[in-house]
Amino acid sequence: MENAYIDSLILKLHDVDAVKFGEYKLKSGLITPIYIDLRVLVSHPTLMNQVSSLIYERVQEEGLQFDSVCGVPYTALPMATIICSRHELPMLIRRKEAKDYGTKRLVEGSFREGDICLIIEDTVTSGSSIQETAEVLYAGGLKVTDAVVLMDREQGGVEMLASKGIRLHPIISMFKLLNVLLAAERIDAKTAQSVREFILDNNTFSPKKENSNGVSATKKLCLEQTMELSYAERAKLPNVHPLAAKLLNIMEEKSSNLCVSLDLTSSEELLQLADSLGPLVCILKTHVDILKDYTADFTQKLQALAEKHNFLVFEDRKFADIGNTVKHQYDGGVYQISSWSHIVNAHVVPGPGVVQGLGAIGKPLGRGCLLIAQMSSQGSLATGEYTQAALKMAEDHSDFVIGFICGSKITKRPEFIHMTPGVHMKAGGDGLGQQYTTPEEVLCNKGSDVIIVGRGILEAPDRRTAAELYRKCGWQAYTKRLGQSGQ
Ligand code: 5BU
Repeated sequence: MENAYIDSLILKLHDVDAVKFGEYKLKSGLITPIYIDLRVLVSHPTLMNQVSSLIYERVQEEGLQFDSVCGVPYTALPMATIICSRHELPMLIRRKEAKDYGTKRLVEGSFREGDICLIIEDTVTSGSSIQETAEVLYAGGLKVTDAVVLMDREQGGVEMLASKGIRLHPIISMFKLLNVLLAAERIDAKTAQSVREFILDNNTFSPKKENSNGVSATKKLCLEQTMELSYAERAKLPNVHPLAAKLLNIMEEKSSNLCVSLDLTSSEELLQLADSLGPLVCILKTHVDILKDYTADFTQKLQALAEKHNFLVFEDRKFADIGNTVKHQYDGGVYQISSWSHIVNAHVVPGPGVVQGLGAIGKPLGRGCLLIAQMSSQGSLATGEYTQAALKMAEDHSDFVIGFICGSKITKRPEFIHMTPGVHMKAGGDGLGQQYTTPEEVLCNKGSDVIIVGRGILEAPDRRTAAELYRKCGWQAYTKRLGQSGQ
Protein backbone atom coordinates (compact mmCIF):
# COMPACT_ATOMS: atom_id res chain seq x y z
CA MET A 1 0.00 0.00 0.00
CA GLU A 2 1.45 3.37 -1.02
CA ASN A 3 2.57 5.40 1.97
CA ALA A 4 1.91 8.71 0.24
CA TYR A 5 -1.64 7.55 -0.49
CA ILE A 6 -2.28 6.83 3.18
CA ASP A 7 -0.75 10.18 4.14
CA SER A 8 -3.05 12.08 1.80
CA LEU A 9 -6.04 10.07 3.04
CA ILE A 10 -5.19 11.03 6.62
CA LEU A 11 -5.19 14.71 5.66
CA LYS A 12 -8.53 14.32 3.89
CA LEU A 13 -10.02 12.62 6.95
CA HIS A 14 -8.85 15.58 8.99
CA ASP A 15 -10.36 17.98 6.40
CA VAL A 16 -13.83 16.46 6.82
CA ASP A 17 -13.59 16.43 10.64
CA ALA A 18 -13.39 12.66 10.88
CA VAL A 19 -10.44 13.28 13.22
CA LYS A 20 -11.01 15.81 15.97
CA PHE A 21 -8.83 17.09 18.78
CA GLY A 22 -10.28 18.32 22.07
CA GLU A 23 -12.02 16.51 24.91
CA TYR A 24 -14.38 13.69 23.99
CA LYS A 25 -16.05 10.97 25.98
CA LEU A 26 -15.46 7.41 24.74
CA LYS A 27 -17.93 4.50 25.00
CA SER A 28 -16.00 3.45 28.12
CA GLY A 29 -16.60 6.85 29.78
CA LEU A 30 -12.95 7.81 29.40
CA ILE A 31 -12.17 11.36 28.22
CA THR A 32 -9.94 11.25 25.15
CA PRO A 33 -7.97 14.12 23.56
CA ILE A 34 -8.62 12.69 20.07
CA TYR A 35 -11.85 11.50 18.56
CA ILE A 36 -12.16 9.52 15.37
CA ASP A 37 -15.61 9.82 13.85
CA LEU A 38 -15.81 7.99 10.56
CA ARG A 39 -19.62 8.22 10.50
CA VAL A 40 -19.23 11.46 8.54
CA LEU A 41 -17.85 9.49 5.58
CA VAL A 42 -21.38 8.78 4.32
CA SER A 43 -21.54 12.44 3.35
CA HIS A 44 -18.27 12.26 1.39
CA PRO A 45 -18.70 9.62 -1.31
CA THR A 46 -15.25 10.04 -2.90
CA LEU A 47 -13.58 9.55 0.43
CA MET A 48 -15.90 6.66 1.27
CA ASN A 49 -14.88 4.97 -1.98
CA GLN A 50 -11.20 5.52 -1.27
CA VAL A 51 -11.50 4.06 2.22
CA SER A 52 -13.38 1.03 0.87
CA SER A 53 -10.72 0.49 -1.79
CA LEU A 54 -7.97 0.61 0.82
CA ILE A 55 -9.75 -1.95 2.96
CA TYR A 56 -10.16 -4.27 0.00
CA GLU A 57 -6.51 -3.79 -1.02
CA ARG A 58 -5.50 -4.82 2.48
CA VAL A 59 -7.69 -7.91 2.29
CA GLN A 60 -5.92 -8.88 -0.93
CA GLU A 61 -2.45 -8.07 0.31
CA GLU A 62 -2.99 -10.31 3.29
CA GLY A 63 -4.41 -13.04 1.07
CA LEU A 64 -7.35 -13.48 3.45
CA GLN A 65 -9.63 -16.47 2.85
CA PHE A 66 -13.33 -16.12 3.68
CA ASP A 67 -16.83 -16.99 2.47
CA SER A 68 -18.63 -13.77 3.38
CA VAL A 69 -18.07 -10.26 4.72
CA CYS A 70 -19.74 -8.51 7.64
CA GLY A 71 -19.36 -4.83 8.53
CA VAL A 72 -19.66 -3.94 12.22
CA PRO A 73 -22.85 -1.83 12.49
CA TYR A 74 -23.32 0.98 11.75
CA THR A 75 -20.30 2.89 10.51
CA ALA A 76 -18.60 0.00 8.73
CA LEU A 77 -21.85 -1.21 7.12
CA PRO A 78 -21.67 1.05 4.07
CA MET A 79 -17.98 0.23 3.64
CA ALA A 80 -18.70 -3.50 3.61
CA THR A 81 -21.59 -2.88 1.22
CA ILE A 82 -19.40 -0.99 -1.26
CA ILE A 83 -16.66 -3.62 -1.13
CA CYS A 84 -19.07 -6.54 -1.52
CA SER A 85 -21.00 -4.86 -4.31
CA ARG A 86 -17.86 -3.87 -6.25
CA HIS A 87 -16.19 -7.23 -5.95
CA GLU A 88 -19.33 -9.34 -5.93
CA LEU A 89 -18.66 -10.88 -2.55
CA PRO A 90 -21.46 -12.33 -0.40
CA MET A 91 -22.28 -10.06 2.51
CA LEU A 92 -23.92 -10.67 5.87
CA ILE A 93 -25.61 -8.09 8.08
CA ARG A 94 -25.42 -8.35 11.81
CA ARG A 95 -28.54 -7.01 13.47
CA LYS A 96 -28.02 -4.96 16.59
CA GLU A 97 -31.46 -5.99 17.92
CA ALA A 98 -33.32 -9.17 17.01
CA LYS A 99 -36.71 -8.42 15.47
CA ASP A 100 -39.57 -9.52 17.67
CA TYR A 101 -41.43 -10.80 14.63
CA GLY A 102 -40.55 -12.90 11.60
CA THR A 103 -37.34 -14.95 11.69
CA LYS A 104 -35.81 -13.29 14.81
CA ARG A 105 -32.44 -13.79 13.17
CA LEU A 106 -29.46 -11.79 14.36
CA VAL A 107 -27.47 -12.45 11.19
CA GLU A 108 -29.15 -11.63 7.89
CA GLY A 109 -28.04 -13.26 4.65
CA SER A 110 -27.37 -16.80 3.47
CA PHE A 111 -24.59 -18.87 4.95
CA ARG A 112 -23.70 -22.40 5.90
CA GLU A 113 -22.53 -23.76 9.23
CA GLY A 114 -18.74 -23.41 9.43
CA ASP A 115 -18.47 -20.62 6.81
CA ILE A 116 -15.71 -18.11 7.49
CA CYS A 117 -16.87 -14.51 7.77
CA LEU A 118 -14.44 -11.58 7.43
CA ILE A 119 -15.24 -8.63 9.70
CA ILE A 120 -14.78 -5.04 8.58
CA GLU A 121 -14.62 -2.21 11.09
CA ASP A 122 -14.00 1.55 10.91
CA THR A 123 -12.19 2.21 14.21
CA VAL A 124 -10.83 -0.06 16.90
CA THR A 125 -10.05 0.97 20.46
CA SER A 126 -10.25 -2.08 22.74
CA GLY A 127 -11.56 -4.44 20.05
CA SER A 128 -14.79 -5.06 21.97
CA SER A 129 -17.12 -4.08 19.08
CA ILE A 130 -15.46 -6.57 16.76
CA GLN A 131 -15.58 -9.19 19.50
CA GLU A 132 -19.33 -8.58 20.04
CA THR A 133 -20.00 -8.94 16.32
CA ALA A 134 -17.89 -12.10 16.21
CA GLU A 135 -19.91 -13.56 19.12
CA VAL A 136 -23.14 -13.04 17.19
CA LEU A 137 -21.61 -14.65 14.11
CA TYR A 138 -20.32 -17.59 16.18
CA ALA A 139 -23.80 -18.05 17.63
CA GLY A 140 -25.09 -18.36 14.09
CA GLY A 141 -22.55 -21.13 13.36
CA LEU A 142 -20.01 -18.98 11.51
CA LYS A 143 -16.26 -18.78 12.03
CA VAL A 144 -14.22 -15.57 12.29
CA THR A 145 -10.46 -15.61 11.73
CA ASP A 146 -9.64 -12.11 10.51
CA ALA A 147 -10.85 -8.52 10.73
CA VAL A 148 -9.70 -5.45 8.81
CA VAL A 149 -9.96 -2.01 10.39
CA LEU A 150 -9.33 1.39 8.86
CA MET A 151 -8.17 3.14 12.02
CA ASP A 152 -6.47 1.47 14.97
CA ARG A 153 -6.23 3.65 18.08
CA GLU A 154 -3.42 1.35 19.26
CA GLN A 155 -4.92 0.90 22.68
CA GLY A 156 -4.77 -2.87 22.84
CA GLY A 157 -7.37 -3.97 20.24
CA VAL A 158 -4.91 -6.04 18.20
CA GLU A 159 -3.71 -7.90 21.30
CA MET A 160 -7.19 -8.41 22.74
CA LEU A 161 -8.56 -9.85 19.51
CA ALA A 162 -5.47 -12.02 19.02
CA SER A 163 -6.15 -13.51 22.45
CA LYS A 164 -9.61 -14.48 21.12
CA GLY A 165 -8.19 -15.99 17.95
CA ILE A 166 -8.95 -13.07 15.61
CA ARG A 167 -6.14 -11.46 13.60
CA LEU A 168 -6.72 -7.72 13.25
CA HIS A 169 -5.25 -5.96 10.21
CA PRO A 170 -5.15 -2.19 10.75
CA ILE A 171 -4.64 0.24 7.85
CA ILE A 172 -3.91 3.49 9.71
CA SER A 173 -2.38 3.45 13.16
CA MET A 174 -2.82 6.25 15.67
CA PHE A 175 0.90 7.04 15.73
CA LYS A 176 1.05 7.22 11.97
CA LEU A 177 -1.97 9.55 11.95
CA LEU A 178 -0.39 11.86 14.53
CA ASN A 179 2.92 11.95 12.70
CA VAL A 180 1.30 12.84 9.38
CA LEU A 181 -0.83 15.59 10.94
CA LEU A 182 2.19 16.93 12.81
CA ALA A 183 4.39 16.98 9.70
CA ALA A 184 1.62 18.81 7.81
CA GLU A 185 1.36 21.30 10.69
CA ARG A 186 -2.31 20.46 11.24
CA ILE A 187 -1.49 19.92 14.92
CA ASP A 188 1.36 21.15 17.08
CA ALA A 189 3.97 19.01 18.82
CA LYS A 190 2.26 19.54 22.19
CA THR A 191 -1.06 18.14 20.98
CA ALA A 192 0.64 15.16 19.33
CA GLN A 193 2.53 14.58 22.53
CA SER A 194 -0.55 14.67 24.75
CA VAL A 195 -2.39 12.24 22.47
CA ARG A 196 0.59 9.85 22.42
CA GLU A 197 0.73 9.97 26.20
CA PHE A 198 -2.99 9.31 26.45
CA ILE A 199 -2.84 6.36 24.07
CA LEU A 200 0.11 4.77 25.79
CA ASP A 201 -1.37 5.35 29.24
CA ASN A 202 -4.73 3.87 28.30
CA ASN A 203 -4.02 0.47 26.89
CA THR A 204 -7.22 -1.45 27.45
CA PHE A 205 -5.70 -4.88 27.03
CA SER A 206 -2.80 -4.65 29.46
CA PRO A 207 -3.76 -2.02 32.03
CA LYS A 208 -0.76 -0.05 33.15
CA LYS A 209 1.64 -1.55 35.59
CA GLU A 210 3.85 1.32 36.56
CA ASN A 211 7.47 1.08 37.49
CA SER A 212 9.26 3.56 39.74
CA ASN A 213 9.56 6.16 36.97
CA GLY A 214 5.83 6.13 36.27
CA VAL A 215 6.20 4.36 32.91
CA SER A 216 3.94 1.39 32.24
CA ALA A 217 5.53 -1.76 30.91
CA THR A 218 3.37 -1.64 27.78
CA LYS A 219 4.25 1.97 27.23
CA LYS A 220 7.92 1.22 27.54
CA LEU A 221 7.60 -1.55 25.00
CA CYS A 222 5.69 0.65 22.57
CA LEU A 223 8.14 3.45 23.07
CA GLU A 224 11.13 1.32 22.46
CA GLN A 225 9.88 -0.78 19.61
CA THR A 226 7.46 1.02 17.43
CA MET A 227 8.14 4.68 17.23
CA GLU A 228 10.59 7.50 17.18
CA LEU A 229 10.32 8.97 20.65
CA SER A 230 10.05 12.61 21.47
CA TYR A 231 12.71 14.06 23.76
CA ALA A 232 10.11 14.31 26.55
CA GLU A 233 9.14 10.67 26.18
CA ARG A 234 12.76 9.62 26.33
CA ALA A 235 13.21 11.64 29.50
CA LYS A 236 10.66 9.37 31.18
CA LEU A 237 12.23 6.06 30.23
CA PRO A 238 13.07 3.97 33.26
CA ASN A 239 16.72 3.43 32.37
CA VAL A 240 17.57 6.99 31.40
CA HIS A 241 20.38 8.70 33.38
CA PRO A 242 19.00 11.57 35.53
CA LEU A 243 21.26 14.12 33.80
CA ALA A 244 20.17 12.87 30.36
CA ALA A 245 16.55 13.17 31.53
CA LYS A 246 17.23 16.72 32.67
CA LEU A 247 18.76 17.59 29.31
CA LEU A 248 15.92 16.00 27.34
CA ASN A 249 13.39 17.95 29.39
CA ILE A 250 15.29 21.19 28.84
CA MET A 251 15.29 20.49 25.10
CA GLU A 252 11.57 19.94 25.06
CA GLU A 253 10.82 22.94 27.28
CA LYS A 254 12.99 25.32 25.30
CA SER A 255 12.24 23.75 21.89
CA SER A 256 15.97 23.62 21.37
CA ASN A 257 18.42 20.92 20.38
CA LEU A 258 21.15 23.49 19.89
CA CYS A 259 24.45 23.28 21.74
CA VAL A 260 26.48 26.39 21.12
CA SER A 261 30.25 25.98 21.18
CA LEU A 262 31.64 29.22 22.59
CA ASP A 263 35.24 28.84 21.45
CA LEU A 264 36.34 32.28 22.62
CA THR A 265 39.48 33.42 24.37
CA SER A 266 38.02 36.23 26.48
CA SER A 267 36.03 35.32 29.61
CA GLU A 268 34.03 38.49 29.47
CA GLU A 269 33.02 38.04 25.86
CA LEU A 270 32.09 34.43 26.56
CA LEU A 271 29.93 35.34 29.55
CA GLN A 272 28.19 38.16 27.69
CA LEU A 273 27.40 35.84 24.83
CA ALA A 274 26.28 33.10 27.22
CA ASP A 275 23.79 35.57 28.69
CA SER A 276 22.55 36.61 25.28
CA LEU A 277 22.29 33.13 23.72
CA GLY A 278 21.31 31.31 26.93
CA PRO A 279 17.55 31.32 26.24
CA LEU A 280 18.10 29.67 22.85
CA VAL A 281 20.31 26.73 23.77
CA CYS A 282 20.06 23.48 25.66
CA ILE A 283 23.82 23.18 26.19
CA LEU A 284 26.68 25.63 26.26
CA LYS A 285 30.01 24.06 25.32
CA THR A 286 33.35 25.43 26.43
CA HIS A 287 37.07 24.90 25.89
CA VAL A 288 38.13 26.43 29.16
CA ASP A 289 41.84 25.99 28.38
CA ILE A 290 41.71 28.46 25.48
CA LEU A 291 40.69 31.34 27.75
CA LYS A 292 43.55 33.78 28.14
CA ASP A 293 42.16 35.27 31.37
CA TYR A 294 40.63 32.33 33.28
CA THR A 295 39.78 32.83 36.95
CA ALA A 296 37.59 30.75 39.26
CA ASP A 297 35.15 33.66 39.14
CA PHE A 298 34.49 32.83 35.48
CA THR A 299 33.10 29.38 36.25
CA GLN A 300 30.93 30.73 39.05
CA LYS A 301 29.40 33.29 36.69
CA LEU A 302 28.91 30.64 34.05
CA GLN A 303 27.09 28.42 36.54
CA ALA A 304 24.83 31.32 37.50
CA LEU A 305 23.97 31.86 33.82
CA ALA A 306 23.27 28.15 33.40
CA GLU A 307 20.77 28.44 36.26
CA LYS A 308 19.28 31.66 34.95
CA HIS A 309 18.70 30.38 31.40
CA ASN A 310 18.25 26.68 32.15
CA PHE A 311 21.03 25.17 30.06
CA LEU A 312 23.73 22.60 30.82
CA VAL A 313 27.46 23.29 30.62
CA PHE A 314 29.66 20.92 28.62
CA GLU A 315 33.43 21.28 28.92
CA ASP A 316 34.80 19.70 25.75
CA ARG A 317 37.95 18.44 27.51
CA LYS A 318 38.26 15.13 25.60
CA PHE A 319 39.96 13.18 28.36
CA ALA A 320 42.22 10.46 26.96
CA ASP A 321 44.52 9.03 29.62
CA ILE A 322 44.61 6.21 32.15
CA GLY A 323 41.93 6.27 34.83
CA ASN A 324 44.13 7.61 37.59
CA THR A 325 45.36 10.57 35.55
CA VAL A 326 41.98 11.61 34.19
CA LYS A 327 40.62 11.55 37.75
CA HIS A 328 43.08 14.29 38.69
CA GLN A 329 42.57 16.18 35.45
CA TYR A 330 38.80 16.18 35.98
CA ASP A 331 38.80 17.06 39.65
CA GLY A 332 41.90 19.14 40.22
CA GLY A 333 44.38 21.43 38.54
CA VAL A 334 43.56 25.02 37.70
CA TYR A 335 40.14 24.39 36.22
CA GLN A 336 38.51 21.90 38.61
CA ILE A 337 36.19 20.93 35.79
CA SER A 338 34.05 18.50 37.79
CA SER A 339 32.92 21.34 40.08
CA TRP A 340 31.16 23.32 37.35
CA SER A 341 30.69 21.32 34.15
CA HIS A 342 27.59 19.12 33.99
CA ILE A 343 28.93 17.16 31.02
CA VAL A 344 32.42 16.18 29.91
CA ASN A 345 33.63 13.91 27.12
CA ALA A 346 36.29 11.26 26.75
CA HIS A 347 38.10 9.35 24.07
CA VAL A 348 37.76 5.60 24.38
CA VAL A 349 41.29 4.89 23.18
CA PRO A 350 42.63 4.14 26.71
CA GLY A 351 39.93 1.49 27.30
CA PRO A 352 37.30 1.40 30.09
CA GLY A 353 39.70 2.80 32.72
CA VAL A 354 39.13 6.30 31.39
CA VAL A 355 35.40 6.08 32.13
CA GLN A 356 35.99 4.43 35.49
CA GLY A 357 38.45 7.16 36.52
CA LEU A 358 36.15 9.97 35.44
CA GLY A 359 33.14 8.19 36.92
CA ALA A 360 34.81 7.96 40.32
CA ILE A 361 34.69 11.77 40.46
CA GLY A 362 31.64 12.52 38.33
CA LYS A 363 29.10 9.97 39.53
CA PRO A 364 28.80 11.23 43.14
CA LEU A 365 28.30 14.74 41.72
CA GLY A 366 25.53 13.65 39.32
CA ARG A 367 27.66 14.51 36.28
CA GLY A 368 27.49 12.77 32.91
CA CYS A 369 29.99 11.79 30.25
CA LEU A 370 29.85 11.58 26.47
CA LEU A 371 32.08 9.09 24.69
CA ILE A 372 33.69 10.20 21.46
CA ALA A 373 32.50 7.49 19.11
CA GLN A 374 33.19 9.41 15.90
CA MET A 375 34.78 12.75 15.06
CA SER A 376 33.82 15.37 12.52
CA SER A 377 37.36 15.87 11.25
CA GLN A 378 38.60 14.53 7.97
CA GLY A 379 40.55 11.27 8.18
CA SER A 380 39.35 10.55 11.73
CA LEU A 381 40.34 7.08 12.95
CA ALA A 382 37.24 6.80 15.11
CA THR A 383 35.24 4.61 12.75
CA GLY A 384 33.99 1.03 12.43
CA GLU A 385 35.10 -1.23 15.27
CA TYR A 386 36.36 1.73 17.28
CA THR A 387 32.88 3.27 17.19
CA GLN A 388 31.35 -0.07 18.19
CA ALA A 389 33.81 -0.33 21.09
CA ALA A 390 32.66 3.14 22.26
CA LEU A 391 29.07 1.93 22.17
CA LYS A 392 29.92 -1.17 24.20
CA MET A 393 31.80 0.95 26.74
CA ALA A 394 28.77 3.24 27.09
CA GLU A 395 26.46 0.26 27.61
CA ASP A 396 28.78 -1.09 30.28
CA HIS A 397 28.91 2.25 32.11
CA SER A 398 25.43 3.66 31.61
CA ASP A 399 25.41 4.95 35.19
CA PHE A 400 27.81 7.67 34.03
CA VAL A 401 27.81 7.72 30.22
CA ILE A 402 24.82 9.63 28.86
CA GLY A 403 25.60 9.50 25.16
CA PHE A 404 28.03 10.08 22.35
CA ILE A 405 29.83 12.56 20.22
CA CYS A 406 29.20 11.16 16.77
CA GLY A 407 28.35 12.02 13.20
CA SER A 408 25.24 9.88 13.14
CA LYS A 409 23.10 7.74 15.40
CA ILE A 410 25.06 4.67 16.49
CA THR A 411 22.50 2.93 18.69
CA LYS A 412 18.72 2.63 18.82
CA ARG A 413 18.77 2.69 22.61
CA PRO A 414 16.73 5.84 23.32
CA GLU A 415 18.34 6.52 26.68
CA PHE A 416 21.60 7.56 24.98
CA ILE A 417 21.87 11.06 23.53
CA HIS A 418 23.72 11.59 20.25
CA MET A 419 25.48 14.94 19.81
CA THR A 420 27.07 16.03 16.56
CA PRO A 421 29.74 18.71 16.02
CA GLY A 422 30.78 20.04 12.64
CA VAL A 423 27.40 21.65 11.96
CA HIS A 424 26.99 24.67 9.71
CA MET A 425 24.23 26.00 7.46
CA LYS A 426 26.72 25.72 4.63
CA ALA A 427 28.12 22.20 4.24
CA GLY A 428 31.85 22.17 3.48
CA GLY A 429 34.94 22.57 5.64
CA ASP A 430 37.32 25.03 7.28
CA GLY A 431 40.61 24.19 5.56
CA LEU A 432 41.95 22.53 8.73
CA GLY A 433 40.12 19.26 8.51
CA GLN A 434 36.77 20.27 9.99
CA GLN A 435 33.89 18.91 7.90
CA TYR A 436 30.47 20.53 8.05
CA THR A 437 27.00 19.06 7.74
CA THR A 438 23.71 20.98 7.86
CA PRO A 439 21.33 20.83 10.87
CA GLU A 440 18.62 19.23 8.70
CA GLU A 441 20.99 16.48 7.54
CA VAL A 442 22.27 15.80 11.06
CA LEU A 443 18.83 15.54 12.66
CA CYS A 444 16.69 14.09 9.89
CA ASN A 445 19.06 11.83 7.99
CA LYS A 446 21.81 11.05 10.49
CA GLY A 447 19.40 10.62 13.40
CA SER A 448 21.44 12.63 15.90
CA ASP A 449 19.79 14.53 18.75
CA VAL A 450 21.85 17.64 19.40
CA ILE A 451 23.64 19.92 16.95
CA ILE A 452 26.87 21.49 18.16
CA VAL A 453 27.54 24.79 16.43
CA GLY A 454 30.58 27.04 16.90
CA ARG A 455 31.71 29.27 14.07
CA GLY A 456 28.38 29.05 12.27
CA ILE A 457 27.19 31.35 15.07
CA LEU A 458 30.41 32.98 16.27
CA GLU A 459 31.37 34.27 12.84
CA ALA A 460 27.90 35.49 11.89
CA PRO A 461 27.34 39.26 11.68
CA ASP A 462 24.60 38.98 14.32
CA ARG A 463 25.31 36.07 16.65
CA ARG A 464 21.93 36.07 18.35
CA THR A 465 20.03 36.05 15.08
CA ALA A 466 22.25 33.26 13.82
CA ALA A 467 21.75 31.23 17.01
CA GLU A 468 17.98 31.68 16.69
CA LEU A 469 18.18 30.47 13.10
CA TYR A 470 20.12 27.34 14.11
CA ARG A 471 17.70 26.69 16.98
CA LYS A 472 14.72 27.00 14.69
CA CYS A 473 16.23 24.85 11.93
CA GLY A 474 17.28 22.21 14.44
CA TRP A 475 13.86 22.11 16.03
CA GLN A 476 12.00 21.98 12.74
CA ALA A 477 14.24 19.15 11.54
CA TYR A 478 13.51 17.24 14.75
CA THR A 479 9.73 17.66 14.45
CA LYS A 480 9.97 16.63 10.82
CA ARG A 481 11.83 13.51 11.89
CA LEU A 482 9.11 12.70 14.43
CA GLY A 483 6.59 13.18 11.64
CA GLN A 484 8.39 10.76 9.37
CA SER A 485 8.54 8.02 11.95
CA GLY A 486 5.73 5.61 12.64
CA GLN A 487 4.82 2.81 10.37
P1 5BU B 1 32.94 24.77 14.79
O1 5BU B 1 33.32 26.18 14.89
O2 5BU B 1 31.37 24.60 14.67
O3 5BU B 1 33.68 24.02 13.73
O4 5BU B 1 33.31 24.16 16.22
C1 5BU B 1 33.12 22.81 16.56
C2 5BU B 1 33.42 22.59 18.00
O5 5BU B 1 33.21 21.21 18.30
C3 5BU B 1 34.86 22.86 18.39
O6 5BU B 1 34.86 23.33 19.71
C4 5BU B 1 35.54 21.53 18.32
O7 5BU B 1 36.58 21.42 19.26
C5 5BU B 1 34.41 20.58 18.71
N1 5BU B 1 34.50 19.25 18.08
C6 5BU B 1 34.47 19.06 16.72
O8 5BU B 1 34.37 20.01 15.95
N2 5BU B 1 34.54 17.81 16.21
C7 5BU B 1 34.66 16.72 16.98
O9 5BU B 1 34.69 15.60 16.49
C8 5BU B 1 34.69 16.93 18.39
C9 5BU B 1 34.59 18.19 18.90
BR1 5BU B 1 34.85 15.49 19.51
